[in-house]
Amino acid sequence: MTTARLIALDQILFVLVAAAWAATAGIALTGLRQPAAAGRRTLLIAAASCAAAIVMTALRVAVTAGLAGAGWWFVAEKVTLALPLVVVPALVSAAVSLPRLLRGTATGSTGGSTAGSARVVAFPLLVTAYGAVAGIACGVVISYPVTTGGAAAVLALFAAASAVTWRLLGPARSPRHAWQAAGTCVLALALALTIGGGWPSGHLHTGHDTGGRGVSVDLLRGPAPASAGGPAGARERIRRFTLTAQPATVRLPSGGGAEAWSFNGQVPGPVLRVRQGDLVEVVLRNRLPVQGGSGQENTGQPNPGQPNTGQGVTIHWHGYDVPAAEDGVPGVTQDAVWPGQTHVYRFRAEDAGTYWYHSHQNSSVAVPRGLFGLLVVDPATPVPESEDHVLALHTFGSRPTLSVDGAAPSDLLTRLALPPGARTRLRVVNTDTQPVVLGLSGAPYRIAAVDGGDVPGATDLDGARLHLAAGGRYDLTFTVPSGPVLLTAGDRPTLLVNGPATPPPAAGPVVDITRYGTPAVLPARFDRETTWVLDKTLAVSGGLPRLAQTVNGKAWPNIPTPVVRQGETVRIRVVNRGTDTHPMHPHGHHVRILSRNGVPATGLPMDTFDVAPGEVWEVALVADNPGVWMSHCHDLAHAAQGMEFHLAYEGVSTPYDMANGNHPA
Ligand SMILES: [Cu+2]
Repeated sequence: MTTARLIALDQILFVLVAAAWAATAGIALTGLRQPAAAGRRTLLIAAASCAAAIVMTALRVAVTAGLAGAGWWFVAEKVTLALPLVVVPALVSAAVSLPRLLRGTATGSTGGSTAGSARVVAFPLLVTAYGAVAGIACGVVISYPVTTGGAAAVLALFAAASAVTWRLLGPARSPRHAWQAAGTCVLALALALTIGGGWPSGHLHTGHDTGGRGVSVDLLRGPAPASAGGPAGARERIRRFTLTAQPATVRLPSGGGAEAWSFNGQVPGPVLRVRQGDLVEVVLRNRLPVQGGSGQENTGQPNPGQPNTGQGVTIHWHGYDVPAAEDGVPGVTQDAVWPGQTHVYRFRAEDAGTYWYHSHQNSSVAVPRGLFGLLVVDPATPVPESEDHVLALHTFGSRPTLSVDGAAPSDLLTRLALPPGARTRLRVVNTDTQPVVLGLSGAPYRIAAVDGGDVPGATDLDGARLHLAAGGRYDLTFTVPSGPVLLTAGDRPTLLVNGPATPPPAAGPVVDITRYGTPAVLPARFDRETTWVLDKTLAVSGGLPRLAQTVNGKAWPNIPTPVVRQGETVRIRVVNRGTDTHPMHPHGHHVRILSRNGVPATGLPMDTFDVAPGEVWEVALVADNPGVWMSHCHDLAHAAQGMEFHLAYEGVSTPYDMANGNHPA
């Protein structure tokens, strides 16, 4: 059974076990208070329920043992807390309660007074139920790593409930005694929470950035052009673009439409196509309405007295590893650009490949709404393909669309005529927040590039399908055959090359991208290691405890910042113990994939990698781009729910923070 299935089964069993023990206790208490004839029948049901609860508890132990095989991260709080809390009282119930219930089915009585029987028979059953419920709380409140504060809280509540129950089941006495016991336990809880800190969770030094010391990220800019004080005499080509954020309406061919935020009135924004070596200069102007904007209220908190009202904008160059100050993350590398303001980005386009750009202010709202576009850096020496097209997949509302070469998006089948025999490159960009399964049928094809980087030793695929992470890119190359070629996204035929006939959609196996291409020489030793355990748990986010998407049990902005030193090679282990897929996107770096679930990878560099439930990825990050970087899940709703944090270099600090309405997710 896969780890993901075990996680799901474990969650179901959690609830079933708690329900079974609670039901057993309730039925037993009823039976004890009934007259002998009725009592016998009820106690028989209780005994059967008890036996079922014991079996389910044993099953939970087995499932946890199975999960432990996938790694300690998946079971830490179960082994140390959740299981002992239910298994120990379950054993007592099996030894004490069950024999008495069975005796009761014969006699209608479990012996002794009713109160005495209740304590002896029902108390272990109820405590087992509390233990099972406390186990659920462990998963929701604690997750990984196990913190002393969280453990103390769960134990104190468990003890309080047990103590109160013991009193209430006893001979009729003043209920004051019960509440005294509960009060003592709650006091113990408060004490535990006060002194309970967290156990250290990794090998990395952590701290929130570098406390304002060191070089400001603001100084880590792209090169100035020669005419503006850059290197004299350089015959550089400067490519200047202006991107104006403004409202627009998207009209879909099927008849639907959407009010959008756009760059230059078009969605997607203009395709920025530059050549390797160019100095790229982009002026961002914000012309979105000062207030609201197309009926959508700004969710950032404007600072009174500043012009920062309405929808702020930035430009993040997704996958292009720019100098830190050009990375376009509000609150980390700049302040959000408010309506009426401008900001200039500059970087040298050294790395050929397929990238995209999008706003990073309120990104979970802004990107789905249209503030994105495509960036292609053509190699200095031309690619062998004579046909080169860039495709953006984007969902407006619930309608998936395709835009070819920056044209208006279509939610119907897009047709493209290409000369047979032409070498063709389709650059597919997933601008959505969910992964997509692509299929190309009608011609054998190769994945020539992943996330902008060429794949060494790319082999022909025929009918195979591809899993493309949210934010990820694949360059697919093929020779145009005499017949048609079909690209599908999900189950949807989206691009037809040379119809009118439509070939059957690709239905082959999904390629394991971590095993594609020629294996690279990967780092053998690492200067630092860090582990990011992803989950959905109760955590403080935005000042309030809420169900959040967490990293090591914490949500933004409380996730400690991993700090690295320039030049180091860092091994990052990403563990997904939740039930959602997380496309992890560390800014400013491509990471090399070392392994997935312990299976060695070919080491492709990626900037967005999909960690599915139950998966463990190991990636290598070479710290070669100093800065303070955002690192987050590119399911942007997850980022907004807490799954984002910084990765900082020693000696680099940021003057920006979450004031001034900055709101990256
Ligand atoms: Cu996520």
